[in-house]
Amino acid sequence: MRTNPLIKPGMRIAVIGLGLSGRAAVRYLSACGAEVVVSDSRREAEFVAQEGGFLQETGVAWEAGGHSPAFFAGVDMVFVSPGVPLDLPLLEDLRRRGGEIVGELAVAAPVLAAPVLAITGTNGKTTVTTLIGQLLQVAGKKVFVGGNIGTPLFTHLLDGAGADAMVLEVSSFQLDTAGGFRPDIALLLNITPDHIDRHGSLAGYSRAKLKVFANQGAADTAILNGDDPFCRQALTTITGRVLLFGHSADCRARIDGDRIVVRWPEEEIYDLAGSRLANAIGLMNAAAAILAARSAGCSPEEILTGLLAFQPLRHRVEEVARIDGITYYDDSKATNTGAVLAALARVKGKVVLIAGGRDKGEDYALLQDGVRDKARCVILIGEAADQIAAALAGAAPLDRAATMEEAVRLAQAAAQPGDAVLLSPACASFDMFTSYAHRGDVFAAAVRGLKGTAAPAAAGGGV
Ligand code: UMA
Repeated sequence: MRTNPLIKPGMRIAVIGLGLSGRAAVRYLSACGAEVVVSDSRREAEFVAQEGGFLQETGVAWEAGGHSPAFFAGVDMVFVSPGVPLDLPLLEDLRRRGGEIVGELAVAAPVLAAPVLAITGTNGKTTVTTLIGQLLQVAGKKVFVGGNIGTPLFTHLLDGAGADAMVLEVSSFQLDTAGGFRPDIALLLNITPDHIDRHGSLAGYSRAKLKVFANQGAADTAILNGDDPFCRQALTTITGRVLLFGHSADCRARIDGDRIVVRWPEEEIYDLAGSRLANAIGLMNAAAAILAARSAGCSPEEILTGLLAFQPLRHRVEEVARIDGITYYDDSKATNTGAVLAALARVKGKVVLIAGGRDKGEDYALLQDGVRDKARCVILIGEAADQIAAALAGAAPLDRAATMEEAVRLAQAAAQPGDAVLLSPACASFDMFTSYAHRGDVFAAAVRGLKGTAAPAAAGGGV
């Protein structure tokens, strides 16, 4: 493991939040020689029941049930997990007193040896991160794929396996505490409203996203969505070499039907007709990934091979069944209005939309036009049902369901042959489910439990 200049042996570091990131941070910071203590908001009994093994194994001092100023006395640095709000009174007080508050990207920044590709944006991050990882692997590179997608960066640093490239999905939460993080290749896929409860406004959310470019120099590459007005506006603030993807003539990767035309500087054609990426969203994701893989040294042949082999990830407009002429789609990953609008545009025919869950500060009125155009009706679930109902009044008939099973039964009753039933919630899942994946699985199970005559779903799902 490389010596980290930010972590001096004997330093006392408090880790806030003992989830995936926090556990990896405890291990990494301890391995660097720091004295690590842990503070978590979970109730003590729950915390001990869930983390007892880890606490015993690592021997760290801890507090649970909140973050008390006394516990942080004498601490040299505070590591915050991505999900911990930065406006906690404790953190505001520490900041006022000049305390150092860091996240994983800031701590890892000085020891990242291999080229780093960082992918952010409101929607498509996980797909593009996975896709770029696969393209680099086709080109024979040893790749670490991690970050917000699941495996913490610290886990990779700890295992010491090394890599030819690091492909990191980075969230706005992680970028907020990214310090000197400087990716060689940074991608901003799009910005539409999300996580407003945390960032306060779209402007605050966009500022966090743009931090992915903040430390780049002239030798670095910035890849942005040329169709997205926010990305266009951001161009003046970027110092790296800019490459755009999208539909306009100035895009280095330009979408033309099912083909992507790249100027590198000679023209390269990537024909994706017949592939799983040959749809509006897939082509944008592919165009971004091509520019990243080309910048990282992959050949056009390697890239095309990887693109044609790509299989979409689950819970993203995933076709789960066709019953009595109605197609059922699981788009549980759509946790913001931008993703729901994209799904509504993508699915053919009239749609019975199932939406709702835990609110993240979304403006659901943004769904009005899409719902008016495409929805036969909307079935609302979860904590945000009243808020969504108020925002969509008059746009389409609305109904309520207490459970996913009831929502699916009501949707079947409302849909007509040729329609789609689309679970695309515009909300987080945690009010009723453990994750978006759990929500999607419960939806799919309820659909499979419906009475009716099933026809085979499209191979591999997805439109
Ligand atoms: N906690 C506190 N105090 C608080 C809030 C939370 O102590 O005020 C504690 C909780 O009790 C819990 C821990 O913090 O023990 C959870 O930390 P966390 O929410 O940061 O979650 P992790 O398990 O560390 O997972 C994080 C990312 N989670 C979030 O950003 C919310 C994961 O992204 C990521 O995969 C993981 O690190 C590894 O990098 C998930 C996510 O939902 C998938 N991301 C958001 C998104 O994609 O929209 C940003």
